[in-house]
Amino acid sequence: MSLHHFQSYTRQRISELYFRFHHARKIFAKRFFSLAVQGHVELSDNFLFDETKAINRGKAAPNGKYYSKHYPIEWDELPTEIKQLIKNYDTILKQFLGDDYRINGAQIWRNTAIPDKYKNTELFSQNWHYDKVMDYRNIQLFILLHEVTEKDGPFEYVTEPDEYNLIPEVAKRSEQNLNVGIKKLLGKRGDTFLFTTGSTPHRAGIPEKNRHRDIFSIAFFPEYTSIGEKSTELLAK
Ligand SMILES: O=C(O)CCC(=O)C(=O)O
Repeated sequence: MSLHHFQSYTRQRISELYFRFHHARKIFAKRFFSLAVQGHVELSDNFLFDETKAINRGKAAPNGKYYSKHYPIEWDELPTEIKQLIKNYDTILKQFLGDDYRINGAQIWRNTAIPDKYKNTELFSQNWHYDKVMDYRNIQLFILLHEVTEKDGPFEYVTEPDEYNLIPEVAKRSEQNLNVGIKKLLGKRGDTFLFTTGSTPHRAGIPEKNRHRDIFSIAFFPEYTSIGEKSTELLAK
């Protein structure tokens, strides 16, 4: 290598290291990264909430009743359209969670109307919160199982969260409303939503009287959590 080439190579390496270091520092500071990707999948008609399989979810109300019910779904039982959708998101999931991310907890749940007297009791995640599992790094894919309107208690999320700091009221799951922009997950059957459940504040809406909201969800975690199964193995099936 000539002296000229050596000098130019060194200059490039130093500036590359400088920019990589600043990029890494910014990513490190951004603990509460946010992702909210909407899409759609055509579901077969029989992929619906099955009341006969449902078990209690959340907390019992003072009357002993549960207002949310759910059941798990094994990977092998998932419709191929949903597996394909996850494969389509593989690159984005790797970017956020790392190459060896894991997949866990496919389930369907139904939230139903809560009597007025219990509306201020958190029965199924109606308070703003982060899904802190081992830490704040996890993502969920939601799929609406029927048309969801304002009346059906749609999922709600903060649209411009603070990606650098934890919002204390949200971390405490306090009942109070947030003074920030929010959006509701309204839409039709098959509408999908890939969302940073760990790091972006969200909550369940409460369906109006005689209404309910059915949703499918599957979660994604970094490899170090050991939660669920290896995506590389499941997606290769
Ligand atoms: O049911 C919903 O819409 C939200 C559920 C939720 O936020 C949770 O389970 O952590």
